[in-house]
Amino acid sequence: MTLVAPDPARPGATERSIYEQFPFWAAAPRLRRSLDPARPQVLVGCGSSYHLAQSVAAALNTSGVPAQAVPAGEWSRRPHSALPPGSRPHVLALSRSGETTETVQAAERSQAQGLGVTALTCAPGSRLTRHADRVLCAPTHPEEGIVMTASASLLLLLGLGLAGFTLTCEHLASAQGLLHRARPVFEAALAGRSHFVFLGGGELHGVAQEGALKLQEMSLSYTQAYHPLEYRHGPVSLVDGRTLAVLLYHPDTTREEAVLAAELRAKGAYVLGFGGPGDVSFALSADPWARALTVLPALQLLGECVARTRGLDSGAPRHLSRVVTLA
Ligand code: F1P
Repeated sequence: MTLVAPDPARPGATERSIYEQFPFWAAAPRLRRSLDPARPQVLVGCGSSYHLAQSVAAALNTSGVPAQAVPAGEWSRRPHSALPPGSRPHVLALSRSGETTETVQAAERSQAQGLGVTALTCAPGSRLTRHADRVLCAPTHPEEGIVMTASASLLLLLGLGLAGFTLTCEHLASAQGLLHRARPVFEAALAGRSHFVFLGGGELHGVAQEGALKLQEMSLSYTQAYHPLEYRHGPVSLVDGRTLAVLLYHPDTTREEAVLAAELRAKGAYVLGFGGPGDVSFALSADPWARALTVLPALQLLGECVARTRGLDSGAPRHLSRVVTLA
């Protein structure tokens, strides 16, 4: 892990991939709702791709398509811990690289069982695409490194597209505007904060998990992610003056999540309210799908800001590689 004194005037490749991701959103294929509501969907991926699969699965369920997200390593080894024997789901495999061993195995073994497989990837011609009946591909920012930034947003966008989401200019403007509004807030909020909690429910839960993983990868910080109402059931014991809580409000539960935000603030946490009250509150779309997508770049930037305060190069995260392949 290289300790560098980042040049605040000159953003690094990771930061460029965050700020410059929006043309890649616009260039992503526009999908139409095309999944059979009568066929359950299993969404598989690893790391960030698994967390995005969680948010896409929640969106699919609310759209009437039964879906669940399963880590690719679980689906490829223990499919019946997710669905009973004899189930005939369609498999959606999410992978930026298309080379992650568990995800390729999940697709390959699903096809061997006669299941249909759709690959959502940023890598045309990758191994995953050779084990899929359909490939949905969105190329990512060329400077994106080990940590998934633009590609995470793109895989979420592709998945939401299958649920019927259509990207608009307003979504792009909202995500970019949030990114620029959030930066000075993040830099002011981080002083003395070393415990990072991400809270989100429904379609926002996978994004909360991804925000926690991103910050952990980029800044070597201990992070937690929970459904908001779960947080009181034990994990809240860690809250004190070192806590920064990122609350991704769901439009359906804003009122009770605001109660939680007030409780966390009373215990010493600094609360960033995305879509609802906090020490700082950011207005977001009332559509949970649009909210999940448009908040993601800001969460990527938060990880970058914490890495910078710690003098860490987010482009060279400790122990990580761009692709995890198993022997
Ligand atoms: C999955 C993944 C990433 C992680 C790191 C290692 O990659 O676990 O989520 O950030 O880059 O690989 P992929 O299957 O989406 O290519």
